[in-house]
Amino acid sequence: MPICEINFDGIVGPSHNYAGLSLGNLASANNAGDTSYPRAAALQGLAKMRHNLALGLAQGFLLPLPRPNPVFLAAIGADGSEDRRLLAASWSASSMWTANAATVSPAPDTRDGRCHLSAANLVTMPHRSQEWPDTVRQLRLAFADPAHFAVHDAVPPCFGDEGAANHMRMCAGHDQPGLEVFVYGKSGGAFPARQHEQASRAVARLHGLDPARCLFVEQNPEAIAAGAFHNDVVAVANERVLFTHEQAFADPEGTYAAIRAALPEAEIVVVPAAAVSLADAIKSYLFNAQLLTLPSGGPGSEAGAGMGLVIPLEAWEHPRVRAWLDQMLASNGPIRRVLPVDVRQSMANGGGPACLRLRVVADPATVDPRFMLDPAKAERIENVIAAWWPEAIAPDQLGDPALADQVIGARAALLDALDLSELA
Ligand code: SUG
Repeated sequence: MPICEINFDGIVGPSHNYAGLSLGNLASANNAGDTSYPRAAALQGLAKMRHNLALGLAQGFLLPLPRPNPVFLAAIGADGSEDRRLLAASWSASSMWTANAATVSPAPDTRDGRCHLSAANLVTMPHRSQEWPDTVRQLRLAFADPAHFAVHDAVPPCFGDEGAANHMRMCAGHDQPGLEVFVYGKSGGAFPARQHEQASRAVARLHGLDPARCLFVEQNPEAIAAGAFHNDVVAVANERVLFTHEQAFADPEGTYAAIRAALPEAEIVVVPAAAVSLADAIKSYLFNAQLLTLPSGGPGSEAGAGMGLVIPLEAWEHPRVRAWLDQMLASNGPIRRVLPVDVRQSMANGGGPACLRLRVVADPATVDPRFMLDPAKAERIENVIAAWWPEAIAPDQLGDPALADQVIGARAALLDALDLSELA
């Protein structure tokens, strides 16, 4: 089978909760203290995967990490006297947002012709900094074939790296050499800049990318200050199309010119602030969308169907965003369909459809099949979620031993159902 884009969604873990741990992520802060619904959250995520599978797209998944995390608790010497936020960190289900799991450079872009993945260290947020050792273990299992993949440890923790959320790949077709656009932030504002330029540059070198086909672009500090803690909250790219808010980059015109110089066929769809303000973009998560090439003649699409934009319901229901989308659809541009999905439980922690997936361009036959979704496996996963995932978690329940047993048992049941006990 030829190489194609595979979306690996994070299955929402059984400890999903709203502890308000992410400074600069407005949804996480605004919903802190609310009761979460892990079972509903996981089913919403699964429904999104099924939705994309039904479009005829390749779909994979990654598993929730061990929570409460015994390694993290041991490392901080937890004895019950620790700060409540650290206890909550050990329970965080944040690995569901697999756009932050790693940065991926597909085979056509790399010197050795293999697909390279670098786990992201996520050091800026304590609750996320514990993810990468377990993530890399999982990536090494899913992408174990050394003829096709190279999986790297995270870059040193002195350089913050948040993975694919700050990385865009543009190309004429997924199987063609790409232009890799790395977006970094500069610290100094009220909210942290999570992606450091030197982390991006290290990843590009480790992946063996051609410097002439890499761009390092500064994120607009105003976007970070407005709550765009990752670039994928204000821009998304797919093949030759960049869909971006006008205020995403520090130097928008320079960025567009550099993209066009490297990829003459690039089409840049800019949403002006006059139509959708930065605040509306961040509240609705319009840009945290999956911009997908719809398979020609595949189920649910017409021949040569172009691109579809999988957006959160919040964007579809937002009057100014909806008006802009209606206008875009009428304009005959490259994005032919808008496909709203309900991921409200994830959205309430600042994770939209794009946060929930890691894109890997590869031949699906080279991936460990246990990580690939099909309808029968989706049903198996659904049954485990329905049987095991807690219905609701109030933040003051974190630390409760009976709940911990349920969360640990739920993950074990899922590993068992998927024949992935190596990850126990
Ligand atoms: O890192 N939320 C995540 C959301 C990540 C979204 N990912 C992308 N934009 N790609 C974060 O801020 C909330 C956790 C809490 O508050 O409990 C959280 O980690």
